[in-house]
Amino acid sequence: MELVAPQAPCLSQATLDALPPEVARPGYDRSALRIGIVHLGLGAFARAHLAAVNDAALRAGDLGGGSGHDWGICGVSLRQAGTRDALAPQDGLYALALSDADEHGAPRQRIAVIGCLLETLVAPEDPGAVLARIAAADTRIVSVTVTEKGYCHDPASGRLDFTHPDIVHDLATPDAPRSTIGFLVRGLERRRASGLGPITVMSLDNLHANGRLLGEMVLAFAARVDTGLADWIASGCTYPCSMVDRIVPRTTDANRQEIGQALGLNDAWPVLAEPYLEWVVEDRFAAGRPDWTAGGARFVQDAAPFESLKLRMVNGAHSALAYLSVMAGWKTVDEAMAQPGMARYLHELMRAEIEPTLPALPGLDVAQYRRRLLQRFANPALRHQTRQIAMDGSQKLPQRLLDTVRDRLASGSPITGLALAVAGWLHFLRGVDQAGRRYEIQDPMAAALAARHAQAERAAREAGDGPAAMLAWAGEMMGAQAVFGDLGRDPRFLRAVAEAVQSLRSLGVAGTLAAAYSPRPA
Ligand code: CS2
Repeated sequence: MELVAPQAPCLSQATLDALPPEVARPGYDRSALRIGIVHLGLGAFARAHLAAVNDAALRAGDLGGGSGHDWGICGVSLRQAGTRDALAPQDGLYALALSDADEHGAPRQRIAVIGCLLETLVAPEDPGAVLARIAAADTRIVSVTVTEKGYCHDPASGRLDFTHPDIVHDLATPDAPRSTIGFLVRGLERRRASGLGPITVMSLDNLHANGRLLGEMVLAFAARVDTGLADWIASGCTYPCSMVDRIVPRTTDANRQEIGQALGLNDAWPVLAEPYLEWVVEDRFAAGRPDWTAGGARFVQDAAPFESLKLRMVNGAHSALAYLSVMAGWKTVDEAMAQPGMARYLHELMRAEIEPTLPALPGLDVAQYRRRLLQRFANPALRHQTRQIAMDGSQKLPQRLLDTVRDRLASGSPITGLALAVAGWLHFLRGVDQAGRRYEIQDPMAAALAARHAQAERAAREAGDGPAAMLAWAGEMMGAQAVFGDLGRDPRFLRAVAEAVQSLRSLGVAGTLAAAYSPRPA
């Protein structure tokens, strides 16, 4: 990785005063902070969302819920050492750059150095240290961003997958778990054994009823360990659900360069994100919480309507865009948004098919939300890779697109745009784009999906030409129970997806969008 200038000093506690005045920095006494939050999954998202909100609240000076010094963060990487290796020499400090463009397209950026990350652990190196941190007396919240697949659940049924290798391992290896669920249960087990109280376990992932799901996985695992432990967890710990929203692309070397230049210091792992941020979280905390409202969070009784809004609109549209774009060779979200037909497709998908399924949210102007979302996608500063969003489709589609399809079918409503999005994913699974370039399918179900794809191709050949062949193909692909559940057998859905795949094959992505979503001549 290439830094600003090898001789420039690194960002650290000792160099904070060298930052230019326009860069915000922690204005609070970091040395007085204790670790009250253990965060599992220290990726760019957590660093641009939870940590940023927590930091802003610390800067605002009053975190409520007892002492303002209780809410430092220990960040845990569950797989790789890269983040720790980058941030430990920087005393946990890193820059968060919020970037977009003004109405004339001129770039805008605000940078803040985030100070509330006090410790970074790498779970595979020292699982005992992670367990000890969860079981420490000062710990009051364990938060989680491990992406959809980190829950080790079956995406269609929502049950813990007891055949998952990490779960099998963690049931047999109490002192050295690998999975998020294993760490949580074994850490809570230690708290209970040392007479400490229950705490809050908080999911910040893009899953429907994320807190409830996480709680169910924890309890299912705990029940296999010790029913007394499961009872203790069930009666004392809480699992608030939340809706989280901020687009945070993977950091590139170009970001490192540019942000380092703005800092005048080398930052080995800054984070770039959009300025927009939403965090709506249920106010159910077992052992106190910071007042994150100062950092932009909202506490509510029930996050479910906000989750549906966000998962179906933001993530549903993102996934719809991503698969079609990878096939068409459009590398970034803003590039895709500039293609004729794409913005119109997403607009219509949301307006005509997704929005009618959303629960009522008093005060929400959904048309404005949609317009804003399309502007966020068009943000030229992010260079958000469509391949990144296209990862892990088997884990994402159920809550992003298929729940919406279910609601539409139940009310007998058209699903043309949704079917095109799902067809985009299935078509993408062939692993080669329209220009013949191969790409890897990054998905925990990749092997099973590849086998299914080969079978679908055979089924289509055997069915001959035309609509029958595409129906046979779609039937095979949508037989993936873990993703589709029973929905893959619905004849209306099958037909709509088969037609969309047929169009993608014969007209290509741009041709399909142009045929269905180009502006009508005046
Ligand atoms: C994206 C999300 O990568 C993806 O699948 O759809 O990470 C998205 O950027 C965030 O959920 C926005 O809040």
